[in-house]
Amino acid sequence: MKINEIKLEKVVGLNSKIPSNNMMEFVLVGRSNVGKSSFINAISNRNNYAHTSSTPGKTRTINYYLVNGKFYIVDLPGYGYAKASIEEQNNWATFINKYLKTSDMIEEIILIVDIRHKPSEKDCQMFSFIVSATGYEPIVVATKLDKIKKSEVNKNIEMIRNELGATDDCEIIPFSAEKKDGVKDVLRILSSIV
Ligand SMILES: Nc1nc2c(ncn2[C@@H]2O[C@H](COP(=O)(O)OP(=O)(O)OP(=O)(O)O)[C@@H](O)[C@H]2O)c(=O)[nH]1
Ligand SMILES: [Mg+2]
Repeated sequence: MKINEIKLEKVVGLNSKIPSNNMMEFVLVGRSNVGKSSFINAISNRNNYAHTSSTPGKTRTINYYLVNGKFYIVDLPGYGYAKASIEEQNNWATFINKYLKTSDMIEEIILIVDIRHKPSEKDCQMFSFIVSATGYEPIVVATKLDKIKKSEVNKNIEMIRNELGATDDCEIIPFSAEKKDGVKDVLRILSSIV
């Protein structure tokens, strides 16, 4: 599959009603500044269509990107944004909770983590939360691959698997938005589902 067309179709605030869609949704979750918006740009081969920023907390709304007129990629605001107020962080958690429980169009959840580091406590909580809310492990994308040595890749992937408590079957895809590594693997998975 190639992404020929991507269109930001719906932008929803955290306090708004969750749209009920009639096409499947692939949902991106991950901490603020990990590279969710960059991931969207990389797989769709667009430059900064999904706005990225080196300042954490860039995406503050839920953005529904319609892909090839067939399915949505949903870009959620990142968690763990240090400058967000407690109230804002609670709103986020409440929203995710509500979203995962109400949307019946969620096909896959993609958890994005940083391949350089141990997943944070919030990443681990998110992983377990997804497993308990949906009964399935998310697909894990370990991004910023361009920032580590080739010799560290396997070790770091296993470190991420261990920390998250993911099974051996859980897909953990090394990825780089910068170098476009892993784009093919992601598109292969998406197309096998679509
Ligand atoms: N080197 C490198 N930098 C990356 C990669 N992916 C993202 N970045 C950088 O990381 C920063 C944050 O990326 P974003 O895509 O805006 O992150 P986000 O997860 O959407 O952030 P929020 O919207 O704040 O939740 C930007 O400066 C990106 O250029 C990657 O694969 N490699
Ligand atoms: Mg973003």
